[in-house]
Amino acid sequence: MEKKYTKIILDKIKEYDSIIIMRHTRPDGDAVGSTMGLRQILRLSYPEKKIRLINSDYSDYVAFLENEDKDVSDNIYKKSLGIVIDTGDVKRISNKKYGLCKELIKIDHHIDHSPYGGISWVEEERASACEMIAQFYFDNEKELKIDSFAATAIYTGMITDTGRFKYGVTNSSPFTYAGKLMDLGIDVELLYAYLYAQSFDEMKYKAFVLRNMKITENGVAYVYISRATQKKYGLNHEEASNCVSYMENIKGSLIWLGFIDNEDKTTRVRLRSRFVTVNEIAEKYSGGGHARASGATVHSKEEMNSLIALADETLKQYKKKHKSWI
Ligand SMILES: [Mn+2]
Repeated sequence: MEKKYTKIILDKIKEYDSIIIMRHTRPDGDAVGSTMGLRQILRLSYPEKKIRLINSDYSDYVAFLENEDKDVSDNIYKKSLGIVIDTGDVKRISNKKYGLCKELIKIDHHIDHSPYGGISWVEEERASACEMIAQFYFDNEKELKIDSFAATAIYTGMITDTGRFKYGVTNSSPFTYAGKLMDLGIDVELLYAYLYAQSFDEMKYKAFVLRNMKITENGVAYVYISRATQKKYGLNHEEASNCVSYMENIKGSLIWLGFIDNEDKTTRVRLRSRFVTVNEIAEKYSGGGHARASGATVHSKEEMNSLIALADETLKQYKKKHKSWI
C-alpha cells in the first residue's frame, strides 16, 4: 500500500530538531487555527524539538488563540523543516524567509495552481486545511499528543472556513473530525461567543451596510466601503471586510460583493455566493479563491462597475439554466 501523506510528513518531522510553521498573509481562522493547532500538537509530542510558528502579520479576528513566535536568525532557518499550511501560492506566504528552510512541506486545500515544497499534500476537495491537520493527528494518534487548546484551534478553522459547515462540505469527513475533536474538550459556547459577539460600533456599521447596499437587475447585492466610512466607524481593513457577510441571506441574491477601499487607492473585492461559482469572476480581476468565496482587486470605478456587470451576467445565466435556487 502507498504510504499516506500523514505518515510521510510525520517521518519528515522526526528527522528535524527545528520546525518552522507558516501560513498565508491576512490570515483567516483556518490559517491561524491549522498552524497553531499543529504547533501545539508538535510541542506536546516532541518537547525536545524547537517548534515555532513564524509569520509577518496577524489577525485580530482569532486573537483569542495564542500568540505566534518571534522571528529567528537565518542560520536557524537553514537547519529547519518549514511547514506551510493553507497557502496555495508562495507569493501568499506571510513569512518571506520560507525559502531559507532546508526543506519545505506544503499542506493545503486550495487549487494547486503553483505547486511548491519537497513534500506537497494538497487535497482540493477538503473543506479546510484544519480538517487535514485533524487527519494528520488522528492518523498518527498513537505517536502524537494533543490537548483541548490544539483541538479548539483546529475546530475553529474547520467552522470558520466552512461558514459553520455550510460551504465546501461534500462528505462526512469534516463532521467525523469535528466530532473526534469535540471529545477532546472544546468549550463550544465560549468559542462561538468569541466568533459571534460584536461590539456596539460593529453593529452600527452593519446597519450602515444594510442601508447602503444596492442590488442589480438579476440579484447581485453589493456595497462600497470608502476609506472615509472605515474611518467613521473606526474599522481596520479586516473589520470593514465583514460587510460582505452581512448581505448573505437575501432571497434571490445569489452573489454578493463587498468593495473595500485599500490605503493605496486600490479596492479589495470580497465575492460570496450560494449555488453559483464566483472564482472565475475573481480570477479576471487579479484574484481567485474558492468556488463560493473569492477575493479580487479593482483599480478604478470603471473596473468596479465592470466586475458588477460580469457578476450580474453570470447570475442571469445561472438563473436561466437552473431551477432549484433561492
Ligand atoms: Mn483555508
